[in-house]
Amino acid sequence: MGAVSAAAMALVPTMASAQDVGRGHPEPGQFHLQESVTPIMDSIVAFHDGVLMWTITLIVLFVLALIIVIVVRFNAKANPVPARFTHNTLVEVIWTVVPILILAVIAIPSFGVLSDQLTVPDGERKYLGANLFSAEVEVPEATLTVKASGEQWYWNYEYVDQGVAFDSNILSEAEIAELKPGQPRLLAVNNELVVPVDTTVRMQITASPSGVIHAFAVPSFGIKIDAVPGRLNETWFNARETGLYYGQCSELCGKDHAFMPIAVRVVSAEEFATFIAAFEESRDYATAAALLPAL
Ligand SMILES: [Cu+2]
Repeated sequence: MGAVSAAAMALVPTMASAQDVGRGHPEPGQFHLQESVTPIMDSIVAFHDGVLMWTITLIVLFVLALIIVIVVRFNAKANPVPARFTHNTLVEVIWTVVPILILAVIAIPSFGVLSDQLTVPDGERKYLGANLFSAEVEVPEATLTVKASGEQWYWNYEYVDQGVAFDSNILSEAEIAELKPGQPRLLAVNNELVVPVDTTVRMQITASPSGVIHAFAVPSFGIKIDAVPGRLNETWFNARETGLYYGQCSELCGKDHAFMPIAVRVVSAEEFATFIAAFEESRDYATAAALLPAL
């Protein structure tokens, strides 16, 4: 275990620097999940660290121990005359029942997180957050609705209640250098989805009626949901920190699947109010986005 904890310690600087610099997108050499900024991602991190890692680590160590016992005790030299029996009812019952119990224990928080992801807050329902076995996190009612539509191959976003929409396209490396220096390649877009901080956003996800299936995913928010033509899927997020958060289409959708990134810009409530008012008035994304602080 000494070597394992030393190895774990060696990772700490990488994870710390990833949190300082790479918020909202992966860093080269990064370990672990992206930093969480929503209650759902808190649940996913807790599920991963608190349930899954322990389960798989114990199973791997147990199987390794069995293999070592077999290699040492039952090789041809140590055990020249093998036993001839073929069944052992007790062992067979154990190796059937124990995995079922393990799966049941994993299933309880897993289904809890899944139903949290798919149930848009009404202001009363409590959410799991980082505590997977008791729902205690309060989330305010959704006050903003955004419809994201997967197109071939870019995203279209609509502020449903305001009735304004815009397309969001990937930027080439040359365009990033010119327009948005420092932003990550293959993730930076021309028009980010702008949302307010500490606000519950209802996301409606679909795809172009004449198009193909995509999936809308933003790791820092713990969102991943299919974008299906003719179907409106629903999820939500409530980001507690401002910043730029990236995701990617997560359904193999065609030739430019890798080139339709998602960029969500979380801004303060005042900045969002200014932005959305200007967008409604001008019906032009660029005019409204120009009022936000430069990226
Ligand atoms: Cu796609």
